[in-house]
Amino acid sequence: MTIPYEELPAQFACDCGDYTVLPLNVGHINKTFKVLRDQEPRFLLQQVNSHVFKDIDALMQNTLMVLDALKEYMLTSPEKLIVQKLVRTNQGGLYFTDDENNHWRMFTFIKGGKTIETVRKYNIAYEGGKAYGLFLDALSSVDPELITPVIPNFHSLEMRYGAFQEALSLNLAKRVDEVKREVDFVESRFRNMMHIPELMKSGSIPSRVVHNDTKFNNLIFSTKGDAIAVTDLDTVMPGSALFDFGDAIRSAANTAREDEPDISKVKFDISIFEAFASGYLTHTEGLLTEAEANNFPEAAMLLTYIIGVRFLTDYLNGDIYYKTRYPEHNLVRARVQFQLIREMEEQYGSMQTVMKRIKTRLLLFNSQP
Ligand code: GN1
Ligand code: MG
Repeated sequence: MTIPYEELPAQFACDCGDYTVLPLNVGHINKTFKVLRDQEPRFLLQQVNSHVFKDIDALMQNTLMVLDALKEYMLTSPEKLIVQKLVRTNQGGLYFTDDENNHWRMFTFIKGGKTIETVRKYNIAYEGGKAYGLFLDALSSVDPELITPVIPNFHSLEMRYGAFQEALSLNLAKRVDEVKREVDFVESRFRNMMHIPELMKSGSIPSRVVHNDTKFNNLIFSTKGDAIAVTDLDTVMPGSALFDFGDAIRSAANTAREDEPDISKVKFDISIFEAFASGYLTHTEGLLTEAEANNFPEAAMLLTYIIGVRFLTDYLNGDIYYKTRYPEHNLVRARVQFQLIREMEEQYGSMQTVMKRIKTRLLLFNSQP
C-alpha cells in the first residue's frame, strides 16, 4: 500500500505533531514538499528521483559529508551561511523507503528565505557569487576520493554530446525533423566548446569538489537580499570551479526565465556577470588559479551549451529526464540556452574586459593549482 505524502513526516524523528504537507513546485528532478506546523514551515521533505540518482546510499553519504564540511567551515568563517540539517528516520536512517521503493528524506527548513528566478540587481548577483564562492572554499577540505560520483561524467561534454548523437539516431519521439535549426546550432559550436574540457584533461585546470548545479535558484536569500544558504547538494562531486561559475552565470545573467517562449526576451546582462564574478572571486581568493579565472567567459558559454544540449536531447528522447509541463517544454528550454549563447558570443570581448578589470581590482592568484 502506498503511503500518502501527508503521512510521511511520521516516519521521521522530527516530532512533527500537527503538521501539514504542501507540494512545492521547485526543481526539475526531485519532488519536494514543505512540512508546516502552526502555519510555520519547519521541514523540507523530498522524494529522490531514483531514475536520476540510482545509488541512494551513496547519495546520502555524500550529502552527510558535504553538510559536515559546511558546518565545520562555518565555525571559523567570518562570512556565514546557514547549513541545513538532515532529519533522521525513526530508525536512525538517512532516508525512508516506502512500499513502492521510493526514497524519501527530510531536511530542516531555512526560515525567512526566498529563491530568486531572474536576477535584476547587482548586489543580489554579488551576494550569489559570494555564497557559491564560500561554498567552493568550504568544500576544499573534502577528500574527493570519499565522494561517490553519483552521476558519473555529469558535466562531460563528450558524454553529453554522445548522448545527443544517440538521441538523434534513435529518434525515439520522432521529433528530429522539427529541430533542424537547433541541431545545426549544436554542431556548429561543438569543436570550440571542447576547449575547456581539453584544458581540464591536460591538467591546466584543476579538478575540485564542486557543487555542479549552481543554478541561481539553488541559493536562498534573506528578505534583505543577503545570500544565506546554498541548497540542492545532490550533485556535489569532483569537477571544476568553471562548472559552478558557468552554470551560475547561465541562470543569473539571463534576463529571461529558463523556459521563456519568446526568445527576443533572452539577453545576456554583462553587469550581472561582473557582479557575480566579483563576489565569486573575492571569496575564493588564494584558492582559484589564474587559469580558472581566465576561462570564466568561456565557462559561461560551455555550461549554457551543455545544458542546452541536455534539454534538446531529452526532447528528442520524449522527455524522460526533466519534469515538463507541456510537450515543447524541453525544446523551449533548449532554445533559450542557445539564444543566450548567441548573446554571450556577441559580448565575449566585453566579458574579457570585465575579467581584467576585476583582476586588477582584486587579486593575486596562486600560480599553482
Ligand atoms: C536540474 O534539480 P534542478 O532543477 O536544480 C539538473 C541540472 C540542470 C538543471 C537545469 C541532477 O537541476 O543539472 O542544470 O536542472 N539536475 C540534475 O535547469 O540533472
Ligand atoms: Mg537539482
